[in-house]
Amino acid sequence: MKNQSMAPPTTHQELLAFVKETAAICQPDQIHWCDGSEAEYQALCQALVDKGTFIKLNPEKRPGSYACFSDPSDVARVEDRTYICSLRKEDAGPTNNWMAPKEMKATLRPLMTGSMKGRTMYVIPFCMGPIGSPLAKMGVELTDSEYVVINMKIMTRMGSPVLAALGADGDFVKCIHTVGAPLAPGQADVRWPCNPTVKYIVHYPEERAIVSYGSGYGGNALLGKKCFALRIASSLAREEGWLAEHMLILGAESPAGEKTYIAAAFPSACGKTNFAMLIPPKAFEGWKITTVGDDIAWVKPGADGRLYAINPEAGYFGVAPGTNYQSNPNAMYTIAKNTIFTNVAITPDLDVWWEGLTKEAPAGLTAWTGQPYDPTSGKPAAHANARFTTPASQCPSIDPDWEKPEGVPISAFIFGGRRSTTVPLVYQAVNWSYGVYLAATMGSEMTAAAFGEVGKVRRDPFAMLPFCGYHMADYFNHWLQFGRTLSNPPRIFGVNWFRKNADGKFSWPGFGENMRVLKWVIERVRGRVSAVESPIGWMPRFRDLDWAGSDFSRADFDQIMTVDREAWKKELMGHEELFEQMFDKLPKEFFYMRELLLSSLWRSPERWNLAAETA
Ligand code: O2Y
Ligand code: MN
Repeated sequence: MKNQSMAPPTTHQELLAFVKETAAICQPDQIHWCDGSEAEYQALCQALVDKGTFIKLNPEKRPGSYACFSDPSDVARVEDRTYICSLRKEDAGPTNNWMAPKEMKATLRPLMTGSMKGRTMYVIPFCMGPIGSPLAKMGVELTDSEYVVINMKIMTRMGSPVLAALGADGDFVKCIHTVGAPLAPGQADVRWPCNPTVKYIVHYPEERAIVSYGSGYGGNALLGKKCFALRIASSLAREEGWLAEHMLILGAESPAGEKTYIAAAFPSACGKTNFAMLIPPKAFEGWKITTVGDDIAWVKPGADGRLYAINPEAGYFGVAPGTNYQSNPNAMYTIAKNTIFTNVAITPDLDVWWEGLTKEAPAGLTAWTGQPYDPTSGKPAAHANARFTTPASQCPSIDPDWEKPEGVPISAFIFGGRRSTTVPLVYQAVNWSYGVYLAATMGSEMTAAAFGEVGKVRRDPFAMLPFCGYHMADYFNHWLQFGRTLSNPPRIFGVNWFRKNADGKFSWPGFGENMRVLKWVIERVRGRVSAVESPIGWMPRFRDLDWAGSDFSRADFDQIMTVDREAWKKELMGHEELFEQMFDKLPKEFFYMRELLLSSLWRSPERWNLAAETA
């Protein structure tokens, strides 16, 4: 791709000015306008192989695939370096880092000046959502990273068709990305260029612009994903009356051929991809789960009063460790070819490996650090956040309508955290407002000391805490207001796959068995199955779930469905802690909701249990 400063293939004046101004500041050696072609993709992969960044994997075992190892300083999203630079601090809210746009621009200016020296600046026109869809939005990312171009080709629709759709004056989100590692003349590049000490992931919601400095990794650098499709899009969605959510979208087809679409939000690394690609238990013959998206949903009201959703992405940037033929066969088939692996381990015959792929680590691995793997080191061979970037079109469970321009109709929203106690396996919100409360107060127990005290519940409202581009309480208000406009709103459910028994073991088997819960959800929204009123919402009795082929006992079910008053009193105190942070803008409904919950807990037995529910 050397020396291809081409004539710009567009007459779009705003885009031309954006490219010119950025080039003047970042001073790349050349500019390449991406056409998104296969030839361009192959040439860039080869360029990274030649540079030593990519390792071409064994074409017999992993055709069209490459692996790479990042710099140890650049292995995940950097939340503490992520900023929402709205004009007013109160619009970013207490849960986002904020700096005034002027101040941020002054901070970034010296860093950006000359930041692309010695490198090519790639112009990536990209579309989030199917090109031409009324729900889709376009962006242009300027980047000095070939890795980013390659990954954006998989994760978005990009190149000439997007430029054509932009025309002479189409709207686009301005995205600038630099690895922040300029090269002096003759200076050799490193395997993974980045700035090991300075990183900024910056969003200007009013300008619809993103600037990312210093990282080449995932969500920090592939700006269509978390930065655009969630942070900027959530702010756009609030203004325009729709929702940009951290949700998977799945379709469930019954043996009778009836299709129900569901969107579900879980915090990062809680098995969203597994749920989106679920394979029902054998006894659920004729049921089929199809995948529309594994991470992000853009949701808009249709003319019929229902909600319709698209997956704005075209690929999956999934967590590799733990993925195997038992946990997620569909993901394994998806990544069989044409996939980029980042920070996995490599086998001697040039295939990939990670913890959980097989019971034993194969001999002779190269670890994600690029060094020979020492199995006695006590360290993992693959990084815990190792990723695959893979085309959604290769997924065996892909939904036939996953690219339908108008989206798919959503019948239910499911919200789930990782809780070893307190929260039952499944319950249904009695109405939209309570559903919003349920989602706003969801949380997960911390498993890594990096996030705070292990075991303490970290609230992650709607699984959006790191991804909401504005004040979280305004976001709750937006959801409440949005619900008021819907004549046929989706029903809202809470789930918890992670409750433990008295021995400290997970009670629920999870994975394909989650289909039993999903079937109850589907039948609830279709009005075909009953439920009982618990102190915290509607719940299925044992007999309301389909247990075909299962030996899960009624006693175990009663245990994971118990509502313990003392535990819930503590839970409600935890809600208060979250609310205090954003008190000034918090919806008043939330206070009443909390009171209602408290009084309903006080009116119920100390340990409310389905065992008494025989009818
Ligand atoms: O660490 C990263 O850069 C990736 S984070 C990510 C990637 C795919 C889907 N979800 C997430 C997330 O953090 O929610
Ligand atoms: Mn995610």
